[in-house]
Amino acid sequence: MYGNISVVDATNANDTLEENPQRLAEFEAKIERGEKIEPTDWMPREYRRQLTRMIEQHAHSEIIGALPEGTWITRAPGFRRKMALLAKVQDEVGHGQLLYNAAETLGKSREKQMNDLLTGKSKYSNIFNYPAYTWADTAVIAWLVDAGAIINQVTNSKGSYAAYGRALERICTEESFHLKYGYDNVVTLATGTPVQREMVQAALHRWWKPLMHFFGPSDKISAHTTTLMKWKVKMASNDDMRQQFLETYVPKIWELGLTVPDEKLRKNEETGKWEYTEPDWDEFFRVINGDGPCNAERLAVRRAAEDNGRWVREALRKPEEHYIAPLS
Ligand code: FAQ
Repeated sequence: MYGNISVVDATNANDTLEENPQRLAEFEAKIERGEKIEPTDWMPREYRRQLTRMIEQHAHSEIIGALPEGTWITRAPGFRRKMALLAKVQDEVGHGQLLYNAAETLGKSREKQMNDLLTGKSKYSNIFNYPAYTWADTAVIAWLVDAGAIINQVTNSKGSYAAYGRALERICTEESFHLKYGYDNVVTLATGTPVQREMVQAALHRWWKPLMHFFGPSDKISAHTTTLMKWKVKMASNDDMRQQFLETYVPKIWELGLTVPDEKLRKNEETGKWEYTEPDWDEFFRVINGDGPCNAERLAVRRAAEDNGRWVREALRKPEEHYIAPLS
């Protein structure tokens, strides 16, 4: 045992030793030197467990995250915006695919991951449990949720697990297109008619709280940060990423003449840190544990997709039973 961490893992043939402090020391030295861990390398059970949890949660967030914007594809204002939104939503689902593959390299099958999402055992990002009432909500999601995702994912992509890093590099390239698309939409609304401006301002107010929650609970109460930073799975703490987001995007929001619903928000020039009202972490935990405004709706859509796609998966598994002869 390492502290209360077991270093044996039955899912990898390499992890055959009950306890192996020497292997653990070698593993940690490798990480310390900045080398990457590949799927076939030995790794402590807790490293595997934590990475699986994080990557799987990320994968679920991508496919659930496609839903709030996805409902706007049919109502997008104009053909060009519809095409861009369609491409974005497709990208997000594709990110899910890459991430499920990355989690599979750690020994958890796609079926098990999907099952844990649908039964509520696995989490996904808090932010996708809120409704997108207007077109402006999709603009704010594409700009600021993608901005937050990029900050988090560029940071994570430098982490120690190679398969996750490789997936994230590709994902971040696509997310930066999404961010530009979102910013373009926000600027259009913010510089448009009074009604459009009002619409984007209202959307920003709606999304601010979930955005502050998005980077995870404050470092004081974050459960996993210390372990994950030691193993370079996380390369920055939740509060550091939140600060990075505020530093980059609050000036841009203010530049557009928009406001956020936090009277305490200001940069302390002495410390160089942003000060803000502490987010309501009770609400955050309620939402991620299933009691947000849209949790039931989001999971119901995923369950329907799972049911409707079952015949396709079965046909792929047993093509001979589903073969339909061509019409003569
Ligand atoms: N939502 O100890 P920590 C996207 C949970 S992708 C839900 O601080 P950790 C793309 C955490 O699991 C967005 N749950 O956790 C897109 C833990 O619960 P547990 C997703 C959260 O792991 C854009 C508990 O709270 N990105 O947006 C959240 O060290 C637009 C304690 O927290 C990723 O998943 C949360 N926000 O740090 C798609 C990136 N935060 O398991 C469509 C990978 C925390 O003990 C449209 N993940 N929890 O029961 C990470 O980087 C990390 O997992 C953090 C959390 C930073 C999210």
